[in-house]
Amino acid sequence: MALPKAMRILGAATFFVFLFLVLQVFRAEPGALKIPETGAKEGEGKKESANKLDTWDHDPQADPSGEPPEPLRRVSGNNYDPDNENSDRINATILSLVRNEELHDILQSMRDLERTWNHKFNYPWTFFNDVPFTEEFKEKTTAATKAKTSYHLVPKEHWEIPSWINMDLYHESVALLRAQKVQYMEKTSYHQMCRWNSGLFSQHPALATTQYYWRVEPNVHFFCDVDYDVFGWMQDHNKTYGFNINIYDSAESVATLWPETMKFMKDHPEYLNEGNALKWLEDGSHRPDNKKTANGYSTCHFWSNFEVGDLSFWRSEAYRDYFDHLDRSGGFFYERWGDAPVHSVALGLFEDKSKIHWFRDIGYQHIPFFNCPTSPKCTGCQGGRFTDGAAWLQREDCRPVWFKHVGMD
Ligand SMILES: Nc1nc2c(ncn2[C@@H]2O[C@H](COP(=O)(O)OP(=O)(O)O)[C@@H](O)[C@H]2O)c(=O)[nH]1
Ligand SMILES: *[C@@H]1O[C@H](CO)[C@@H](O)[C@H](O)[C@H]1NC(C)=O
Ligand SMILES: *[C@@H]1O[C@H](CO)[C@@H](O)[C@H](O)[C@H]1NC(C)=O
Ligand SMILES: [Mg+2]
Repeated sequence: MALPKAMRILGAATFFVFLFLVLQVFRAEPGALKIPETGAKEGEGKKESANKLDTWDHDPQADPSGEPPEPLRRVSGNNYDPDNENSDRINATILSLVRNEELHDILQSMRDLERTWNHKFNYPWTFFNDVPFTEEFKEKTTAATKAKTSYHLVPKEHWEIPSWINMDLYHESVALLRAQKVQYMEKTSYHQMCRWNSGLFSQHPALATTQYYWRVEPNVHFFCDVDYDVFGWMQDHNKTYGFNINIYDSAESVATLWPETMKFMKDHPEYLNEGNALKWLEDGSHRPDNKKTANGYSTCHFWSNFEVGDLSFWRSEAYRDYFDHLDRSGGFFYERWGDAPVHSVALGLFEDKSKIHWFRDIGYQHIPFFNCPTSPKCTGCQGGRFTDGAAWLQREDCRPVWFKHVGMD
């Protein structure tokens, strides 16, 4: 039966439109994770946060806010005195990987954290370096706190470029990604630092008897009085990880992190947590180009220069296997995987999202971004201001996506 020519043309056109749409659907989700059995559905059997944010019309930090929920452990009498052998301090330390040349900048960070929090609780400071600390560094940082300080060398085998890295390939990759403007790509020590912070700091012998840590970098600022034991709060509220700023990464620096992660998850579907934040990791709605370049990962990550965390997570079997897989793949050197995206992807997959906490009350700045609450406890930053840098930096903020999927708890 011969169809009229017009109908044949229409039929063919319809077919090609259909084909085009099918292709679009497949292209839209380049690295989408499909692990049906273990992937929990939103809201299933879990208490969902009542504090989710569907529409972002202003920074929630512009709204007045206070302390997180009770229980809160406070100073009373001498319970947190620095020399109290039976203090209420838990198994925790402030830690910093820092260079001797950054003495002045780490003293700035110490002054702020001591003034706003630690002069009350006196948690020890643990310093790490890939070369020995100078006497001046030790003296001046010891004088900056009443709490104990200790100084440790990073073991060579934790810092050196691993034997399986092909140095020719490394140099070629550096040239390639430099041309794509990946910041710090040419700085070998930056790659080493990111790798150490990703998977090796938790293995340092000096932390063997420590459970919680607060990571502090040189030249950061703290603005708000914090009057409860932050580590005690993590323990009492069963939290694994606390962040305060959430931003997008340079997608070129992590182009194969997601595909490599998907390979790992295919072999280890059992590590996917029922309460995972996969939807957050894959949400490219604000920055589709980032997700495309990063092959399925939005690049949204907890900004890890601030971290309050439970080391048990970084020492868990799931994370150790994952880190080893990533390390073997070479991406810390052939690309410039940051510890922030690596930590964030792992937390989003292996941890229950209710165990990740936004410390909205800890006013903080690491240039060029702020976390600044509107609270009488804060001075020196402007409530609700995210950056004081160029206007385009505003679009680096990905807290809206975290608040949409998880909430502001
Ligand atoms: N000891 C030591 N610390 C380093 C080295 N590279 C980076 N760091 C530390 O690692 C952290 C991140 O480095 P930073 O230069 O602040 O990177 P950025 O915040 O990403 O610009 C800081 O605490 C630095 O002091 C290094 O080669 N040796
Ligand atoms: C502190 O934590 C570490 C690691 O979780 C553990 O091995 C150690 O026994 C703990 N120490 C105390 C005093 O609780
Ligand atoms: C803390 O988390 C663990 C592991 O997810 C869970 O088994 C436990 O019941 C939680 N405890 C509290 C007090 O929420
Ligand atoms: Mg820094």
